[in-house]
Amino acid sequence: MSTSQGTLAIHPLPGARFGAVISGLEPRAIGPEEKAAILEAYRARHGLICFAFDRLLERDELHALTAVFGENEYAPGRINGIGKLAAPGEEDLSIDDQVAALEAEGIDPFLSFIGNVDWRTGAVKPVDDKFFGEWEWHTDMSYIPVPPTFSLLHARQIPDDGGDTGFCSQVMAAEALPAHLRAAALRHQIKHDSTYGSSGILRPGMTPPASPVEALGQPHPILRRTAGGGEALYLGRRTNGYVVGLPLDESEALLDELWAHATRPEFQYRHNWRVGQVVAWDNRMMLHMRHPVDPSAARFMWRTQTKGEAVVAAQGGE
Ligand SMILES: O=C(O)CCC(=O)C(=O)O
Ligand SMILES: [Fe+2]
Repeated sequence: MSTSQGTLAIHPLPGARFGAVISGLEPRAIGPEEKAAILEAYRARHGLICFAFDRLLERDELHALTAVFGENEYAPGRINGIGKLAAPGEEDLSIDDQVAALEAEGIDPFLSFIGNVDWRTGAVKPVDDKFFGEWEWHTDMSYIPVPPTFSLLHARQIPDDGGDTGFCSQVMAAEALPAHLRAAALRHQIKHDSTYGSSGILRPGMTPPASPVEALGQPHPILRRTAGGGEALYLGRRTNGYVVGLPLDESEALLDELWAHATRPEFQYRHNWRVGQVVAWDNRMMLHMRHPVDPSAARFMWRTQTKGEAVVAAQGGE
């Protein structure tokens, strides 16, 4: 699928059975032709694009790139209801008031920072030990009713070793699903736990559930429709997942089998970052995880996401 569109060069992602690399893009000059070429590569290559910038982007450049994939969504944890529980007494604050308060502090409500670096000074800062360990396979924010569709990461500081991000095609996993798992996936929903963040840290205001059955979270179909009308497995994350209505031991057994299938090595790609790159993925088609990071090294990403859509069950589902 190697091609060029004006100054754009589009190639398959090396070392992967899905994904594309796009170079030659000027984020402030994305017109209809560039947008169409990016979206075509995204469709043809199952929802993963690496933009090969060799410099750091400005905020408006990352936002312009994000807007190619949908309407920019507020960053998780900044606005009540979007990865954030309202503080006591702040339940009725309007979004405009929350945005104004963030902007008064110089905080961009659409941008998250992921890493052990202070975003204002660029200096390494202490963070929870869990940041450095492995982050389990997950889909972003599947614990809310309408999860964000695309996530984008922009690499600003990258350690020499470690901190790769893994991606796993859930379209390929759905295509290869054995008949008995497909039948189970169409029959059930998984409740996606909202207690813990991607790194395994308890989310603010949450208490550990007594068991996955009691965990707070959102049920979704297990086999979902993708944007192109295809199918993908939609498992969320393993921790505290629960197949709604089943006895816990049966739920655990089914989840173990689904996860073993979904994360087979042939569906995976491991991304080794270069500073400046932006990787965009479709959470409807893709799981991701993060490999451990050396605690003495700086790793810092900017992150954006697009507004989501409700999860629609694949044909034959509920
Ligand atoms: O930092 C990474 O490589 C992955 C972080 C992550 O899971 C996310 O941004 O959604
Ligand atoms: Fe994530």
